[in-house]
Amino acid sequence: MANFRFLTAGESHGQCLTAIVEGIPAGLKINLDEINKDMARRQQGYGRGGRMKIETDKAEFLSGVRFGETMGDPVTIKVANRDWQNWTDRMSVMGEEYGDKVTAVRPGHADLTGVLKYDRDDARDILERASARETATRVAVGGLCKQLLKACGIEVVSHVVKIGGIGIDESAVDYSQIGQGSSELNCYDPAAEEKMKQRIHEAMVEGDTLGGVFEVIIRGVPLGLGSHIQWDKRLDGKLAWAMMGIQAIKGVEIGAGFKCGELPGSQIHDEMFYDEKHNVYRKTNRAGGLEGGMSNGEDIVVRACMKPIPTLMKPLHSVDIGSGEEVLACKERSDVCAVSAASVVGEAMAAIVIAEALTDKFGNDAMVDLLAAMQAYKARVQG
Ligand code: EPS
Repeated sequence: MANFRFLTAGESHGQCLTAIVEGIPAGLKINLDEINKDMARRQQGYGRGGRMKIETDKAEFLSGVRFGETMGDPVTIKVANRDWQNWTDRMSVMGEEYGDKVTAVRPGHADLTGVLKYDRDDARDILERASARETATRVAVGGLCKQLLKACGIEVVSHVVKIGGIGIDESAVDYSQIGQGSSELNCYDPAAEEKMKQRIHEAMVEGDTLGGVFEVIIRGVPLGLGSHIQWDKRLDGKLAWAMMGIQAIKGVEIGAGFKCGELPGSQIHDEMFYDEKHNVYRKTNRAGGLEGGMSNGEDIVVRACMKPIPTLMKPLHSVDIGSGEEVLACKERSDVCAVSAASVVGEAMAAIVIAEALTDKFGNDAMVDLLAAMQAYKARVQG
């Protein structure tokens, strides 16, 4: 049985979203403002839909925290859906059926497969849970994990590297600023960000949507999290799974990623050097901080690619599952582009995976024991 786990529940337009997190050690001081800053970051971004004007997402702790400190109990977090007020009839828990059914299923969405698999005649029964609204709870859980990681000297940050085919110029990015600044698209190449916004505007006018790529960087991870000994203990595999588990993610890369398939070993592997100050060190990080399924002490670098959102204001050709007729897919309020939001969710999922790996290695009863175990281990491996 895993020593760290979490579950989320809730529909996009239901009363609230909730999460239960088990495995956070006792004695962790909680900074609610920090968590809510990430909740707000997830909501921002040029190209977000009207829903973001309705919500002011806040994480509310219902259990597991007393006087601002964790007790070692399962932590329950609630995120209210303000928009629920407008959906009490259509999303009534025990009332009579109300409102039109969603039957013009959207290509690229869970709609069609979901109604068939779960034997529903209204795609709303599927789309409400498939919605990326659920990621609000993941950011709350990730925010809690980030605080655990911060107490252990680990930081998780992210930035957007591509939207709608417009990429950053890596040489224009001040990597030390990532995680500090306040960019609308969470992009640290200002010239590229302007072009991305222009592209999003064009897509909006065209009734289209855009995807992109974000990068998560995890700094300060001790070497040796994860393991080479079994496929399901590999930290790179867990990170890839966590990223792919975010709605709309279609690809994940670690370090040099797909470039590894193009270049010879001499240009991929990070050569090792030695001096008394650094012990064994590397000058490059094409491995993205992971070798043999284990963290190697360098920054962990993961990229994920998000497809364009399937709700198009100029809808695609589809089929009505009620009548069987060929129709245009349904359209309802949505985002033109949510890659910057996904980057914040990526941070959260990475924080969750690293928190799990860290507590797996160093224990999760009490913070004091975890920190002591980690310090003793670092002293041994770092010499
Ligand atoms: C989201 C809330 C949703 C969408 C988006 C993400 O709000 P609504 O459906 O009420 O407009 O903006 O959801 C989707 C992209 C989707 O496919 O459902 C949020 O809170 O992030």
